[in-house]
Amino acid sequence: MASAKSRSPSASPSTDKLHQTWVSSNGFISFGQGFTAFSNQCLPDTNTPNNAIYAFWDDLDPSLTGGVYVKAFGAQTFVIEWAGVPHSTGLARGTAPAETFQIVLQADGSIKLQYLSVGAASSATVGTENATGTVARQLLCNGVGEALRDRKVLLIGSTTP
Ligand SMILES: [Ca+2]
Repeated sequence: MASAKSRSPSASPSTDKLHQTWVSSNGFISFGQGFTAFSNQCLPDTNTPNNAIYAFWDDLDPSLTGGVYVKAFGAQTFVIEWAGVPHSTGLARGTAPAETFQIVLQADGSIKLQYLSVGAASSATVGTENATGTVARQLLCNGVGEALRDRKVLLIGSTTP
């Protein structure tokens, strides 16, 4: 729902320069500009968000419970974590499926997506997308692609968008 920015030492999918990283409550981060889109799209899609890493793009709502955190470990590693963030399903507090996952950015441009606890991934988008939304690497969209499960780790190399 919300979007907030923080400084990170990370490389974006489209450039190796330092950027401001925006963190969306809806399971993704973007570079240079924040987005609040809660309705996930399959990739690539020129509509915004763009220039983004989608770990679990879906309508998530940390205002119900859980939280979204960022932490830098030295100059090499930047971690964004969604901890126990439930889906915004209209269900009573504490009853919606919740997700716990991280995006780990390394200074060499590599990206790790790791999932500690997967609640309901059937309507999520996972992947990366370039600044214009014309090039993407989609790992999952609406149930097609990588099957997310507890303790799954996805590695994305530094040369892919
Ligand atoms: Ca897009």
